Parts: sequence; structure tokens; C-alpha cells
Amino acid sequence: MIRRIASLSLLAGSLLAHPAHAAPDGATIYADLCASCHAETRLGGTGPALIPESLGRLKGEKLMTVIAQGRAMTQMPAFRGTLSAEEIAAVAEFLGQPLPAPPVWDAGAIMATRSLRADYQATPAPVFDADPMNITLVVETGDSHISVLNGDTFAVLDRFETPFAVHGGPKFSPDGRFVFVMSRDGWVQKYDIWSLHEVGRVRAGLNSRNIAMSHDGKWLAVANYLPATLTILSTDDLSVAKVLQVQGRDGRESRVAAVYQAPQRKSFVLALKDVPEIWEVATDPDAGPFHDGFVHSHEAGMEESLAAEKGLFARRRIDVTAPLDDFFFDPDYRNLIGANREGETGVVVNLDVGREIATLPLPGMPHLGSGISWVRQGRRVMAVPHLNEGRISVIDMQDWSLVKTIETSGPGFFLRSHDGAPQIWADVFTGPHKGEMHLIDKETLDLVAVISPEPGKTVAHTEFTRDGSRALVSIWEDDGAVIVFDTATRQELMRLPMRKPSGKYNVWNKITFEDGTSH
Ligand code: DHE
Repeated sequence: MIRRIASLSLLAGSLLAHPAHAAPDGATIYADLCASCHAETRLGGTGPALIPESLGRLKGEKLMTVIAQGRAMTQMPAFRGTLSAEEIAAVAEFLGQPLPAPPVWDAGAIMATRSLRADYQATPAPVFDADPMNITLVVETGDSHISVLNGDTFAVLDRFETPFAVHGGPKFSPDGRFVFVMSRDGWVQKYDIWSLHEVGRVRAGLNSRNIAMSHDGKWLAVANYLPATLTILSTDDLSVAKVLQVQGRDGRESRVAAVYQAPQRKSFVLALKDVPEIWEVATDPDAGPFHDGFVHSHEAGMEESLAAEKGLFARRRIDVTAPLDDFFFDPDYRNLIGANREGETGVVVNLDVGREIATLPLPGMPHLGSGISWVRQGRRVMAVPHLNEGRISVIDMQDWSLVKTIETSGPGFFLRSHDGAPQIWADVFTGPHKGEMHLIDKETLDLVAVISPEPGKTVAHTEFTRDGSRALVSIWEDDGAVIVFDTATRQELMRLPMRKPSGKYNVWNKITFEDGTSH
């Protein structure tokens, strides 16, 4: 690395000399110093994509700091010895500009990125003694790795490298053997848990949101912002099965905010960011809503909003009043609860009849993707945190009334529970009380305890073991840890050092669609 930075300095000295007082040209500096890792196109190479869609909130001072200081635990060097403050500002300014033309990212371009590991060999059984159904994965965003934990002893069975900036929950094959991981730059990685080995990877989008697994485990859908598409991959070999262009009825392109798996419906459900429509895509030629019998069994006048298309990957449009970009579903996937991040209300959309049937008061940016549900006093309720306010809304899923608003000490990001756990675990992600984990009784809805294992640090995201007896919580810091708690006594049992651990995912809880976890 030292040799590399020295050669960069020489290169900078020879190539970046510009006449006295001429303003530095960010594009030229980028081409000379950055393109070798981030690609001339800025779409990413060994380093991540550097376009506004990928940089998101990393702009201005924050971006200049990364260029000047580099990034710990990555290949990104510090340029403060090579570039002046003015030159760094010029590069940051250049990176903030949109690409001159929309990039083409079709099936051919995607397939050209696919690499399957020649050294991968499937094993007929797990290569470890641990219960394969109680494996928990920990995403460590600090140095782009995933740790594979034995869910009983918490021993680390493997620690493998992931693409940079993994986001959203990895998705498991229905038998729990394979896992698929997605990064914000659109890379999808397939890993074999039994063999503890990567199978391969492919870049399904240029800026992507999340992934979903089909009911039968054959297809993986990738929601993309850039381009505005849904990529459907074969889970077998990561080949492209279909790239669906996403445009509203009026022909306007729409980014795909998220894709969800709806196993009972044998479909994917898409949240569209820019048009007032929800899309449903069949993962089986006989998927319910796409079937003739289904259309005829519903009220007259509803046919129009039901599927006109038939067959595998047939698409159905459902019109809504305004774009919805975050969803929660009831357990049989008949109703969807959606919210617009800017809005104050949520709406309930009945997916069978294809229309809005109720509205919910949900001020303060509800984070529906993080909602959970359970049965309380004989009725199914759901709970959802709010990204802007210290509160949790509990809603009755029969009549869609607000059961209770639970006040917390700050805005939370993730809510979790488990059939075997008496409480909801709700984090506080931002604000002065960041790091306070709230435990709320699922029957009384009263606050039982607030635990603060590392005051002042980000303590967030809970996952349970298969039986719910242990709760795993992240200390979401570079020099962080996963803390294992006894769910019943709330006592800390152990700490596993980790590099900025974010989400944790238990195989059993995910493949059985455990109520207390996100799907
Ligand atoms: Fe996430 C899940 C959207 C910012 C960490 N996040 C999801 C999902 C969506 C979503 C739609 C569900 C996908 C799934 O699992 O299939 N996230 C968004 C946003 O729109 C938002 C607010 C802005 C953005 O930049 O995209 C956002 N998310 C963040 C973060 O800043 C977090 C804290 C850090 C990060 O990694 O970027 C973050 N999001 C996560 C995690 C999950 C997630 C860890 C999976 C939770 C789970 O338990 O399944």
C-alpha cells in the first residue's frame, strides 16, 4: 500500500501540474488518480461506484474527508499528501455530477460480470457439526465480511469477504443451504453455508436496493434504482432470467424502491419510487392473481386491475393514490401496508382485489420494512418504529385501528421479537439516547426495561436464535461486537468482537418466516 501511494504521488506530480491560478479540473484528476479502481465510467471496479446515486448522503465535506483521509480497512488510500484542498474539492464536485448519459445495464452487460468460483465444490452434507438450521450470519460492514456463527455455541465457523456496502437482509434458499447477499452497487453474491464457500457473484444492477427469493427458491429478484429495472436471476447459476424495465402506465420510468417475496401468492411484490403503482410479478405460471379462475371469482369491475398477463414473470399493476416505497405484509400476504417516506399516513392495499382499503395514521416516517407482527389477546397486531420520532405504533391488523403509541427515548431503526421471546426489542438509532435498547411486553405493551450496554455507542438490530432463547444485538461501531443476551433474564452472556456489525440473520427464523423478524 505504501508503494502504491508513493507511485500515486509521483503520478500526481507529473500529471496534475496545472498553470498557476487555473482552477483544478476534477475530471482530469479523477481520470489520473481514481479511474484505475473506480473505472473511467465511475460505475465501479475494484472500488465502489462513484456517482450521485451510489454516494447518497456522502457528499460535500464528508466526501472530501474520505478523499483526503482514505478509508480504514479498505484499499482506499489517503490523498491529502498528493492533492491540495482545492484539488480534493474539485474531485468531490466532479463526483457529485450525474453521468452524462444513462448507462446501459442489460442482460448482456450483467452476464459479462458473472464469475463462478472454479474452486467451489458442493459437499453432500454440512462440513461442520453445528445445527445447520440454527446458523446465524452477521454482516460486518466495517471490513465487508460476513461471519457464520454456530447458533448454539456462537463459535465462528467461517468469515468470508462480501462486496462493499451490503444492504438489506441476505436471502436464504428455502432449504436454508444457500444464502444470497446484495451490495448497494448491485453485486449479488451466492454462498454455500454447508460447504462454507462462495459459489460466485454477478452485478445485477448499478445501484440496487434489496433482493427477494421466489417461493420455490428458483429465482432471485434484484430491485434497482439504476437503471430503473428489476433483474431476475436464476439462483442455480446466477444467470439472468429476465430484466424487467419499470415504467408506469404513463410511460414514466420508475426506480424500484424494494422487492418483497410473497411465497403464498407465488409472486414478487414491487414498491415503485416514482409512479403511483405497485407491481406484482408471478414466480409461477399458475400464481393466484394471474390465474383466470382468480379473476372471475372476484367482484365485478375489479378485473381491470387484475392481471392481463399470464405465465412465469407475468406482471400485474395495482394503482395507488401516491407512490409507496416501504411495505409490510400480513402473514398470508393478502394485505400490504405501505407508506411513503415523506408521508404521514400508511395505506392498506388488498392485493387480491388490487385496491386501497384503509388508511392508517403513521406520522414521523414509519419504517414498515422493519415491522413485526404477533397475536395479542386473540388478535393479530403489528408494530412499527419511526425513523424521525421516538415512538412505536401498534396497529390492529383486523380493523386497522391504532392500538397504542409507545413512547421511546429516540427514533429507532429496527424492531425484533420471536415466538419464544416475551418482549419486543426496539433500538434507538439516533439522537442523544442513541444506544438505548427498549424492551416492551408483547401482551401489556408496557415498557419493561431499557438496557444500555455501551452508553453513547450505536447499539442496534436484534436477531434471535432458532428457539428465541438468546438475543443477539450489534454494537454498530468499527471496533464493535455482537452481544449475546439471555432473552428471559436479559443478562449479557458473551461478547463477540466484530467490525461494525449491522444485521444478523438466523437461518431458521428466515426460512420459516418467523413473525418477529423481517422477511
Ligand atoms: Fe435499510 C433493510 C431501505 C438506510 C441497514 N432497508 C432495508 C430494507 C429496505 C431498506 C427497503 C428491506 C430490504 C430487505 O431486507 O429485503 N434503508 C432503506 C432506506 O430507504 C434507507 C432509509 C435510506 C437508504 O439509504 O437506502 C435505508 N439501512 C439504511 C441505513 O442507513 C442502514 C442503517 C445502514 C446501511 O447498511 O446502509 C440500513 N437496512 C439496513 C439493514 C437491513 C435493511 C441492516 C436489513 C434488516 C433486516 O433485519 O432484515
